[in-house]
Amino acid sequence: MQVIATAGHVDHGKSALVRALTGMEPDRWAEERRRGLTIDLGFAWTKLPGGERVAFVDVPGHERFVPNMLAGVGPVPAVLFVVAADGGWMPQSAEHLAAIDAVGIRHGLLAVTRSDLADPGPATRQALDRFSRTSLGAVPAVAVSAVTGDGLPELRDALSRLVAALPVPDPAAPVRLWVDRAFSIRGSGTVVTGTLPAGTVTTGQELLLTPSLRPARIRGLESMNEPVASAGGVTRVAVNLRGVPAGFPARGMALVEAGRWTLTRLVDVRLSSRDPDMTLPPEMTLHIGSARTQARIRPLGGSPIARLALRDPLPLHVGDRVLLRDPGSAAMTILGATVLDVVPPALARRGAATAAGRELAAWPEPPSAADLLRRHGFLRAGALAAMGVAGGHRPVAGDWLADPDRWASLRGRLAEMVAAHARRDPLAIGMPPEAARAALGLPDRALVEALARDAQVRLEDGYLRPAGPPEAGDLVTGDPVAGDSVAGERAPSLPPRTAAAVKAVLADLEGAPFLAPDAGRLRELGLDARAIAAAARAGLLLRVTEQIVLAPDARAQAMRILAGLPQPFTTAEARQALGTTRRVAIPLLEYLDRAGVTQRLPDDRRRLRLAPWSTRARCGSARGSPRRTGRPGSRRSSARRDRCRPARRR
Ligand SMILES: Nc1nc2c(ncn2[C@@H]2O[C@H](COP(=O)(O)OP(=O)(O)OP(=O)(O)O)[C@@H](O)[C@H]2O)c(=O)[nH]1
Ligand SMILES: [Mg+2]
Repeated sequence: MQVIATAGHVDHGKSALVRALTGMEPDRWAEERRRGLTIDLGFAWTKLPGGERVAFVDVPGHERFVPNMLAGVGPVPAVLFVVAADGGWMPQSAEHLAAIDAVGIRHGLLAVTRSDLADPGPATRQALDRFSRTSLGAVPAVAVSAVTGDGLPELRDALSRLVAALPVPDPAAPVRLWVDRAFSIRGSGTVVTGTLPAGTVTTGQELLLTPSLRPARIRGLESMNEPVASAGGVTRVAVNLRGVPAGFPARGMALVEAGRWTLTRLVDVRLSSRDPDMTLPPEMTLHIGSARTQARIRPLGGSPIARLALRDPLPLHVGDRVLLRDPGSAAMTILGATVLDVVPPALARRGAATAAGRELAAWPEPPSAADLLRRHGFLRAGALAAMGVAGGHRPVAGDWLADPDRWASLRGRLAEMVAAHARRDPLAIGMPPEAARAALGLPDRALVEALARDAQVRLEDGYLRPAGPPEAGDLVTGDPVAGDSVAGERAPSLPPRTAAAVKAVLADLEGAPFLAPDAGRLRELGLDARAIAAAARAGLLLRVTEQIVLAPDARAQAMRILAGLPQPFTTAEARQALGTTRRVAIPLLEYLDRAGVTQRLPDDRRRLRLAPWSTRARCGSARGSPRRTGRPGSRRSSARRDRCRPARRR
C-alpha cells in the first residue's frame, strides 16, 4: 500500500477528485460539506488498476488551514498536485509547492482538474515549469474532470505507475507514527490514526507516546477500516491504544519505539532553499510529520547552519527534514531544513558558533556515524542508534564509541598527565582516575580505564601510575633489585633524597637481612611513612609495618629459613633462625601469617603452609603435623598423598 497527499489552491477540485477516484467522502465534517470547503484532513482509499491499494490524505487548500495541510503532507512519500484548468497557478499552489519542496517530497503527479471548463494547456505548462525547480522535478500530468469523468482512467493508470515506482520502506525501520486524528470509541477506548511511513506496528506491541513518553500498548489495529494483526509502512493505520486515557492523545504527538528516537528540544540544522538576501526571522513555526512547534533560530556564523531551540520536544533523527514557516510575514516564507545533530553540544567558548557553523556546513547529508563522533568525541552506541545513525566503530569501553583521532590524542594526554603528576609528587600513590576523568573531560570513568590500558598507564590499587621504564638516573641503583622482585624494571622514579635513603637501608641490611633499621635510623635517613610507602610501591623495600622495612627479597628468604626448622616452630626458634630481635620477628611472623606463608596454631607455634618451592613444606611438614593429617586411609590423607606425588617426581 502507499499513501498520497493532495495539494493545491482552495476550490481547485482536490476533494472532488478524491471522491471521484475512491467513491469515498473525504470531507468528514458536516460543516465542510455545507460550505464546500475542506478545513481538516480527509482520508479515502481505493484499489488501482494494477491491484495496488492506495490511500489519499486530502488536504485543505485555504490559506487559513495551511498548518492542517502540512500535517497531512508531512509523513507521505508522494503528492497528487491539483491545479484547476480555469484557475491556473494561484498563491496557495505556490505555498503548497514550497512546502512539498521544503520537506523534500520527490514523487508526484499533476492533475489539471475542471478541464471541462477551460483548456488545461496553460495551467499544465505553468505548473510543470514551477515543479521543475523543486524536489518534485519532472512529473507526469493528466487533464481530468471530476464532473464528466474525462481523464480519470488515465489518471488511475498514472497513479498505478507512480505507486509502483515508489521506494519500499524498510519494515524493520524505527516506528514513528505521527498522530493526525485522535478519538475514542465506546467499548474500545482511545484510537489514534496516522500515516506510517516505515517500520512495522503489531498488535500487543508497546510504544511510547511523545512528548510525555507515556507507554501505550497496541490493543488493536485497522488499516482502511479492516482489522489487521500488523501493518508495515507506507500505510494508513488506526491504532486502538491501551493505557492511554481518552482525550489524552492529540495531533502532533507521535507513537515511537523506545530507544530508537531522540526526544529533543535543541537541534542543529542545515537550511536549504534559502535566499541569500533573506534575513532570518528570530522565530519561526517548525513542522515535522503532524507536529508543529515554535523554534527560536540562531544562525551559526554566516553559514546555512542554524541552531533551533524548540518550545516542545520532538522525537527526531539526524537526517530528518523539517519545515520552517513564518506565518506573520507578508511573503509567507517557507524554508526546508535538514537535521544534522539532535543533541548538539553547548556553544560556550567565544567563536564556538562560527566554528560549529563551519564544521557542520562541510557535513554530507545525511551525516555519518564518523561525522557525529568527530563532533562529540564520545557517544554511547545506544545514543547513536537513537539518533537514527547506523554504524560506528567498535566500542572502546562498555558501549562507548570514540572518535579515533580524539582517542589517540587523549591517550597521549593521559600518559603525559600521569607522568607529570608522578614528577610533581613522586611519593604520591598515583593520580586518582576521577581527577584524570575530569581533566580530560571524559563522560565516564570506564573510559579512563580503557584509555589507561591503551596509554601504557598502570591502574593499580585504584590509582593511575606511569608504566614503562623509569627515566635514567632516577633509579635507586642501576641494577635490578635482588631476589624475586621485578621492581627494577618498572619502578617509577623516586626523588633523589628518598632514593639515597633506600640505598642506605639496603646497605644496612646486607649483612643482617632481618635486623630492620629502627625508628631513629629511619628518621635520620628522612624515611617517613609516605616515603616508605612510595619505595614499597616501587618494589624497592618490603614494608612489614609502617616502621619495619626490609629488603624486597626478605619474604622469600624468610620462607627458606623457616622451612629449615622442625615444624611447627616457636617464635623464639624463628627469631633465632632469622637472626633478629623480637621487635622485628613478631611483626614479621604476623605479616607472613597474613600473607598465607605461615599458619599460627592455637598454642602460638607456627608452621609453613604448603609452598610450591619446597617439597618438604608442601608434603613432608604437613604430614608431620598431627592436626592436619587425618586418619590413615581417610579420603583427606590419600588426597594429600596424590597431591604430593607429582611434586616429588618433578
Ligand atoms: N465543472 C467541474 N467542477 C468541478 C470539478 N472538480 C471540482 N469541481 C467543483 O469545484 C468546487 C470545489 O471543489 P472541491 O473539490 O471542494 O475543491 P477543493 O480543492 O477540495 O477545495 P478545498 O478543499 O476547500 O481547498 C466544487 O463546487 C466542485 O463541484 C471538475 O472537474 N469540473
Ligand atoms: Mg477539499
